[in-house]
Amino acid sequence: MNAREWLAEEADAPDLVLLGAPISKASITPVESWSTPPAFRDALRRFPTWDAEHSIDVAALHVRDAGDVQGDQHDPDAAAAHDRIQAAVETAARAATHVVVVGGDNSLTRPALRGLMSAVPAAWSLLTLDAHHDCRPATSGSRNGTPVRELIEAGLPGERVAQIGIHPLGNAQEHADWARAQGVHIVPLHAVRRDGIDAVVAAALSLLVGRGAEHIYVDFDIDVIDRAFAPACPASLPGGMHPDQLLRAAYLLGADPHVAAADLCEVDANTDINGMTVRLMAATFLTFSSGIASRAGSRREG
Ligand SMILES: [Mn+2]
Repeated sequence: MNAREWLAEEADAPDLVLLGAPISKASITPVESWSTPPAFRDALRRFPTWDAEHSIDVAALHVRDAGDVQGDQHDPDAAAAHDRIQAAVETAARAATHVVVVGGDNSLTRPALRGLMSAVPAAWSLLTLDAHHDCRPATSGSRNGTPVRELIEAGLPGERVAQIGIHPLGNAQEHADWARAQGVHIVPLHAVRRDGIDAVVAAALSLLVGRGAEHIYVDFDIDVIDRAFAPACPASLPGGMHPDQLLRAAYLLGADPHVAAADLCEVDANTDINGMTVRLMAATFLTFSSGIASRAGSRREG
């Protein structure tokens, strides 16, 4: 069985629900990231469900593909699609312990996390793998550069936000200063290189849990990856993280019992080169799922 066939399982009682969010209107750079969810599903055909490194068959997890939320291509802006994403994620979170949203641009993170917060009232926390803080003020609406700021301004405590992979040339100083002033745990790229991905992920998780996090949402913004490996991300930069570091982080995060949901975003499949970026996105999802499947008691029999 390949991973695309696994995704088509349509489990009645899923461990994981996957949802596509084909949006692009909130992107600061004009993109066609609405094209990515179908390309992502297609890329899963290239992978088996067997994770040999961890001796885990991802197919042990029961999955339901809830399809794509209606996107924003025919809307003046992303606002209505954001509402649809929030409602669909809320429904998904009532059906399964784990929800993964495949974008679409990074503006989806705000409605997706808000949908989870509505379905599962708890102390939520946000961990991003992203070159950017996404702490721009939403003065011209909800964009792909604003979700972290909007979530914090709406009540998510800044000290329960961690950002791994912040690029030295990816952000305006005022946005970095704003994030720091909110108590956000910032792990720049040089710290990932110096300490290693295992150490920085473990430290971020223990810090968030120590600050009261009950459930953690992971935002995999693929532009955290070096542009040489992520050409389809409009905002990826040279000098970013390498795919092996992202995949290792995905496994460790999936394996952590506090991690309940994730998104994968900021890929424009229409600008990809030889499937490089979309396949990395698919591998990240599978490795994250492998981490979930590794948890004791999370795998169902049959
Ligand atoms: Mn981002």
